[in-house]
Amino acid sequence: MITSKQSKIQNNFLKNIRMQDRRKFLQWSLWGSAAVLLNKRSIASAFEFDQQHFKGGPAVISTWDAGFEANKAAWKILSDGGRALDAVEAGVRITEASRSCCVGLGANPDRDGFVTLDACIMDELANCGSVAFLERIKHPISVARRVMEKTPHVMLVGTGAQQFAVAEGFPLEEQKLSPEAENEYRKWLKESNYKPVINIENSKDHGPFANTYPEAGEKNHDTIGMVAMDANGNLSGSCTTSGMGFKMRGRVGDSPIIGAGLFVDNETGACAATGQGEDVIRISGSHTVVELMRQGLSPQKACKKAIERIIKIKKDKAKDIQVAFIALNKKGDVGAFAIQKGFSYAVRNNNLEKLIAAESWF
Ligand code: SD4
Repeated sequence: MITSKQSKIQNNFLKNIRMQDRRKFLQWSLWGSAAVLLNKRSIASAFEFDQQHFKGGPAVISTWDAGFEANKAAWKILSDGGRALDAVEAGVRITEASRSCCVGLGANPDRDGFVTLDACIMDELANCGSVAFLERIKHPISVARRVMEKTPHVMLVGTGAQQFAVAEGFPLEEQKLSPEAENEYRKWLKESNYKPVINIENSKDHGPFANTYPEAGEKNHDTIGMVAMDANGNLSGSCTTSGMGFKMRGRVGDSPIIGAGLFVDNETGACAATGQGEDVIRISGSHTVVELMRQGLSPQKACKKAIERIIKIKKDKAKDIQVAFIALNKKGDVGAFAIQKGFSYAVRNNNLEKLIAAESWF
């Protein structure tokens, strides 16, 4: 049974999907026909997501529409018996390498005109690594992994992180904005108004952010958080972003913070967050979701409960922000929940490859 709220969300999601680039859209195997789009049962399954289809590993889930492509790279590794850690690194590298408003070096800069990147990674043994405020390095997720594997630390930031990356052989890229980011930055400078835009990640017009469809023709996207389980039942996760567009110089969000943007507990489950990082940090978001799963809640219910905490704290202001969580438990069940409608997440396992419109508070 679809409730009227769910049906409203579906309509909105469909409207959003229809606005998207048709060529790209047709490549999406499970969304590849208009018939599927118009088939209520198929769409309903996105809401009444039947966990039976997803039970058992390997499995991967990730945030926003871009997760669909990223999952493919992760799936190559997982379906071949590879390790979840390798899968979540390879998956989000796809997003880091493509042009976008919000991940990688082509993304929008801070208010001083510099792109600064945040990323973290965590494996089944609670090993974790993170970089924040990193400039001129194409793959922060891989630097985060090196921090995890080659240093006694969890987190490196700024010039120290960059120095480490270069010493590890990562090329130092040119200090240059992508044409889209340059354009958006110029526009932004006229008003210099900092206000994160809800669902900027999936909207057609990214407002003060880079265009959704840059000239290169690639679809835009936002922060990617990814969690996966491999054939051995081990969990890992990754998260990478340029953070909020036109942020204050030095601002770091939740994405590189273990427990906030990402958390993995191999006994219980894994979670990643997206949206306004300050409000994810406030409740140690991803850790909270995992602990709720440990108490017996399904991934879906755990994500919802964590969102409820933010709603309780933010009160009326909650309507102006977006935060979303995705989660995967040890059984291979998945779930997600957002404050606002419009958040989508991508799932992939042996039976399914799908983009799902998450349920939301509003
Ligand atoms: C941040 N959480 O820097 C990131 C941004 C994000 O969807 O996820 N946007 O706060």
